[in-house]
Amino acid sequence: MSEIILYASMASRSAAAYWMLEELGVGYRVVDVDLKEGKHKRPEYLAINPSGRVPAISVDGIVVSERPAICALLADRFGYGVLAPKIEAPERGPYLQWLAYSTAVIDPAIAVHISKPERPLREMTWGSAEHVVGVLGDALSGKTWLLGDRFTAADVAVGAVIAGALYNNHLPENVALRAYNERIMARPAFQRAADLTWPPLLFPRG
Ligand SMILES: N[C@@H](CCC(=O)N[C@@H](CS)C(=O)NCC(=O)O)C(=O)O
Repeated sequence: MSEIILYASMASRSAAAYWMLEELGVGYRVVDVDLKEGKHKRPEYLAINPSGRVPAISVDGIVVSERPAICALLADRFGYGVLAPKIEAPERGPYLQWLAYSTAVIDPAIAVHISKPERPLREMTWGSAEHVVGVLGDALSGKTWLLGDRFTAADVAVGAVIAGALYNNHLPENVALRAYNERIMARPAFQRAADLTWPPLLFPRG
């Protein structure tokens, strides 16, 4: 039987992870990461989630944060073909789309909608650009790609955003991130995509 640990705080977005676990009917243990007590910023929790946010889960030692990733991992592991459409199923496409949409699009849209001068956007669900750059820089330190030596779709998803942002000077400088971006841009497939999307004749390289 798998060992599932849910890192959660009361009155928080941890609800999504609880909900997923309950839908699956799997057993799990909860570790309280009380936000009010600041447990989410302590080193022992930052080792679980460097973003210092809840929820996070550990499934047999595989640690994952970010709600769509938590839902995807749990569904693939414990509800494949039921709560997760199989890879070959046509529904897998929109399924992945809506997973990503949940926090990549809906969350920021809500945050902008409700933002007030006294509560700047940097304090919402994604953290400041400085913090994100720090997390990514640490994650890439000593590694070629996000998962180590192996290039994956995660590098395409993250690398595409990073490349555009650094090109436009929309992120603070970070040595590891800049080096990662160089490796991203050196990939022939990236260059082919860049040439197709931003033809050099129309968009001269700087
Ligand atoms: N992008 C994260 C957001 C998680 C998040 O922002 N959680 C809040 C609790 S509702 C948190 O941990 N906040 C801690 C903080 O703001 O420092 C996700 O979707 O899982």
